[in-house]
Amino acid sequence: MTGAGDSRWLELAPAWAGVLVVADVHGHAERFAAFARYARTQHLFLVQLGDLIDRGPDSPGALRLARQLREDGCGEMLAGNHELKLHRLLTGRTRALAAEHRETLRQLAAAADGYELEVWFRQTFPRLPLVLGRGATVLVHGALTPAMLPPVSRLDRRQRTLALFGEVVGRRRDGLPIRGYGWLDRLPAGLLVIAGHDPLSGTCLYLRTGRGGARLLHLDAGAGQGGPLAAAVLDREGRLRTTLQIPPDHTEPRPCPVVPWPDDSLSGADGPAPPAPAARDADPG
Ligand SMILES: [Mn+2]
Repeated sequence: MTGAGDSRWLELAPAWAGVLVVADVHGHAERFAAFARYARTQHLFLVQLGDLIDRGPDSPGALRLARQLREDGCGEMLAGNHELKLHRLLTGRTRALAAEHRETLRQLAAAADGYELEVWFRQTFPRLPLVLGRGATVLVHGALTPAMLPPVSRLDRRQRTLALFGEVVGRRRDGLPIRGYGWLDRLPAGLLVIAGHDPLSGTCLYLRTGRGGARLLHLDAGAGQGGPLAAAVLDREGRLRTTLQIPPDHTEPRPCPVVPWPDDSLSGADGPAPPAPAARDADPG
């Protein structure tokens, strides 16, 4: 279970061998379910990194499984910006609908338990963690500062925006907003951040090192853009043990390599573009 607070420690009952961190699922419920089966056989607590929904064929299925995992005490989900958007739509705080949100609402309306899932989600979203720590590893959808490291009961508005949307540089490359990673430079050596949101990784996962020595594993391999769905295995102390992915049209996790981010010295936004991992659409993370 994960207790309370926007930024909290992940507590693991003795039966768990470790943690399986699953990246931005984006409605690919079948591959999410494959990772849930893997987690069960390996006795791993499953943490989904946010952006569970939108873009894929089965957002209700992804919500249903995340709910089941939480209620069984076998998993937790972090809030992502797509969850924030759904919550705002379902609570009448916005009516701005992009095609991907309209499609998710259509899928929910068509699901037999769609209304039940909506009620559950409306109640659950405000209680989701934004930052989850275990040992020297910290999980967040977008980005964080030292002040956001657990435990923090209530993140302020700016901190919540950073956690959900990452650092926005205000420029675009190939139609996608460029994210900044200067925040990584301010985090302490020895810390490993696992974040999603920015689909920089693909068939291999990028590991960035900040100027202060903290590292960042980019776990979003682009499932929402037609790429693989990736996951990371942590041991009980939160140390990174292995990384896995399930390519599109596959059903079983396979090992995938971690490689250094190619432009560490330039710290992110101004560096050359990385090798394109997958076809991308023009929508922000
Ligand atoms: Mn996102």
